[in-house]
Amino acid sequence: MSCLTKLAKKTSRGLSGFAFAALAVAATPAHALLNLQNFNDLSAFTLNGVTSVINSGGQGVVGPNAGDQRVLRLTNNYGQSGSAFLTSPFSLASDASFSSYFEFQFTNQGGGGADGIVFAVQTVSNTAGGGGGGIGYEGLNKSVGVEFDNWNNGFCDGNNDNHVGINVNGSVCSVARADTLPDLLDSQKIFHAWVDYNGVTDELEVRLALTDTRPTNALVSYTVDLVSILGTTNAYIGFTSGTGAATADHDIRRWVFDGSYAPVVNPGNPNGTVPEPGSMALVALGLAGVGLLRRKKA
Ligand SMILES: [Ca+2]
Ligand SMILES: [Ca+2]
Ligand SMILES: [Ca+2]
Repeated sequence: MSCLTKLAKKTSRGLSGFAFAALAVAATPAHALLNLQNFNDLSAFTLNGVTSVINSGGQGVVGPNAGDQRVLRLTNNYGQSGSAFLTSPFSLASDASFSSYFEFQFTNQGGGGADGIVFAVQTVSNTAGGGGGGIGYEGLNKSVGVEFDNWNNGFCDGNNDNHVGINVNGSVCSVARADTLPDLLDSQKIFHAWVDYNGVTDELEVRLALTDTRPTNALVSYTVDLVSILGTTNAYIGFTSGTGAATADHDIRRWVFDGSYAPVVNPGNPNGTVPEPGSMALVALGLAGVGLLRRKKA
């Protein structure tokens, strides 16, 4: 099954979907959910720069850990720039809200490990920005990015080589930055990141953890009007990476993206558990029972 087919099949989402599925056959999805627990199928992506070479034949690379499935390896050697964006523009809700969760890992470092990755929301899909300290993002105009930067390029990096920053309009001089992370990005550990944008409050929040339990508090946040930055609510969503005189394998291991403000609290099963058709009636009965109980108590 292609990713696009999966996307189409997963447009109905959430616990409330149980009741809707039982009561109504065809419901118009309020928003779309992308749920990639691995990168075995890259057909939904446009791969740019070296990323298209690394993931040759439309297939990704098996991850570095025992039992790994395929990952999206953005860069893997010195002096590279690459990116992967969903080919189809993602229709953000009218207020441009979104929620994203992804798992990433940097391994096989050389020369000290660099330069990191950027989660980017932008308006042109077939683009990889500048390499090295540009992290494959520099020069992507009309964009908002969240960088996970493991190389100190000086003042704009706060003179540190382990930070998370929020970037705007293709500049890697972050408008907001967190310099204290759960661990070193170069630790080769698996990191879990959440990027949530609430288009009503214009608040962009980033969370980072070493497990897939979403932290209560944001690591770094920034108020930005995404619609005025992008000039559209049709955005290309994806990841960029760059390397220079130092390198690493920069892997995205899984990714959940929701085109509305719906923070991902269960990354392994963001849709909720879909019951078998036979048990659907039981679920509906159960919900009706809860309703009856509530009425009795009222
Ligand atoms: Ca480093
Ligand atoms: Ca840097
Ligand atoms: Ca930086």
